[in-house]
Amino acid sequence: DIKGFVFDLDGVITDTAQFHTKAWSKLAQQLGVEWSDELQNGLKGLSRMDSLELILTTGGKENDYSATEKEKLATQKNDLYLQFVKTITPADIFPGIKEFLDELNQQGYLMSIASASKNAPTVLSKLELTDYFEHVVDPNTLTKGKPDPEIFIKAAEIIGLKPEQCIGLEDATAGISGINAANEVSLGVGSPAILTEADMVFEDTKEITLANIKAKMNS
Ligand code: B16
Ligand code: MG
Repeated sequence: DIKGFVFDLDGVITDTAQFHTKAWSKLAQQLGVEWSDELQNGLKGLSRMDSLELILTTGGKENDYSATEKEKLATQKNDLYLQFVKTITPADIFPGIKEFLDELNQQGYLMSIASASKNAPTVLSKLELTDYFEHVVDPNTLTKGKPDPEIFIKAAEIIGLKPEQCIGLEDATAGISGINAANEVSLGVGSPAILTEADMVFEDTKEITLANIKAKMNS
């Protein structure tokens, strides 16, 4: 039986994915790396350094920068990202998500955050959702990023559940792969054409309710 929900943050609870995209595409342009939908989708869910590596590799520039220079580039991206984060308010929670969290609380489901982002606590606080998520996996403790299942296994562990008792929500293909490899039920948020590996997909966050999830699980 399902007893808990493991949430990705960026692109599931709020549209910070758009801010990551803006900040990374600006850096890519500066580095002379061509931006594409494929690169944009591939970056979703990757850690900051893995994201930078993917951008550099895409442009054939993986050997052009020292570790120190890469750190600087990553910091530059994060500084710009944080400028966007400053503007976030509770009105930026995706439609229906707050209602869904309340429904989960009322029905006694456990929940945790499995976000690759080191900025997740800041974003949760801007959204005034900190009280909903007592349990957040610290990405600094991970040995491998998404698509590795580690973060999703830990997110189940911190709420005292086995992965099989959890549904994982993700907007990224790397995240869906991780949830599946962790043996959780994968719920994709976004386009079914992109999230082909997910057990179920919701294009609109308003549709994410316990009743709709149960209906999809039984179909
Ligand atoms: P930061 P998620 C991920 O968050 C984002 O999808 C990804 O674009 C970002 O690079 C990553 O967090 C790291 O974020 O630079 O803030 O540590 O989707 O796993 O919630
Ligand atoms: Mg995401």
